[in-house]
Amino acid sequence: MKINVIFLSLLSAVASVSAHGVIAEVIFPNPNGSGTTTRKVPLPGQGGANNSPIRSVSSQDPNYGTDNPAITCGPDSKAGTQVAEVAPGAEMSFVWKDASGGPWPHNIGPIITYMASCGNQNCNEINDPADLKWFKTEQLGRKRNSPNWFQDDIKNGDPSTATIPKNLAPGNYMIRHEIIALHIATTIRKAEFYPGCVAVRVTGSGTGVPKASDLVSFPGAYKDNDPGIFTPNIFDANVEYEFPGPEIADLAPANGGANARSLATTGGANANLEERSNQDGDALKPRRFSRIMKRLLNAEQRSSGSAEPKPIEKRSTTPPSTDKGSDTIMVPRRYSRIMKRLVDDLAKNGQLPPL
Ligand SMILES: [Cu+2]
Repeated sequence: MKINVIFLSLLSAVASVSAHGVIAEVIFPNPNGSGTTTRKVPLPGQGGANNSPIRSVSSQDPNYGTDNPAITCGPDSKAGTQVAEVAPGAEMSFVWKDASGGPWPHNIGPIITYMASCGNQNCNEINDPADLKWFKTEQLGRKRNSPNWFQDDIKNGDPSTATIPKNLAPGNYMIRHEIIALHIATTIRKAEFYPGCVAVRVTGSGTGVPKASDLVSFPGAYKDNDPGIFTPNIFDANVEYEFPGPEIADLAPANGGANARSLATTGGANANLEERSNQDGDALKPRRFSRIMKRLLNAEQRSSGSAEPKPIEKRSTTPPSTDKGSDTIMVPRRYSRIMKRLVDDLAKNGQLPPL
């Protein structure tokens, strides 16, 4: 089984050795709540005006080396004419294509999103995005209990997504959304960086700002020998993937409690991510309880800075329920601990949802 997985991974890596890609389109919900807007950037070599908020790049080729200037927003990136106006909590979708308009070819490695304030400037007026200070907002690695990466979904034609943090203060922000393809990163400096940048203006009245200690530069945030970039064990799904770069930024206003913050960032646009990362959808019953549990676990993961669900206790160590037809539930210990803490907190605030 494991050997098959490795074999298939190698096969797909070899099959796609000459094709690469870029962010070709961005789709985002309109801030007035009705409909979406799609903006396309001309593909490398295609020519034509860039009437999009996506920074154009000169090549679809992989960018190697963490000190490469192209690691910021792609090779020779240039601003388009547009800025995407989005509300906090909006889920942006990114369509990846190769330079001839074909599908994204790779499927191994993480999808990571950063944002940076452009201050009083519209982000499409930024000439050199290397001057920006970035904070991490999201990261996706392998799917839970699966050898497959979320990147696989892009190869299968789905867009990748990034959610504007729900409590982010309004203003001008650049989004840096990247795929790191690791299919040949068993050799140092062979991780392939595919960053793309999108100029946005965030509406609303959020108050969340990153701490100074959450801010990084590109180049600078990664090193060639970081465990998530030089990856000799990348084809071993049993080795947990360690994301490169900083932790996901904590945007809480100073007076918010830890649990209040996690709950505030759950639901809404994040529900999609939650669904995609959950492989145990029907394991917990009744269903309502399971939904609440998933939301709480998701909040817990977000607040601990990891988008990858931590493995729960193995089912084989839990005796199967013989009490069919009743409401008896076998709750793994980790769920139970999270549940107790968060439910206590909800009860204290009089917010306990009915089960
Ligand atoms: Cu490639």
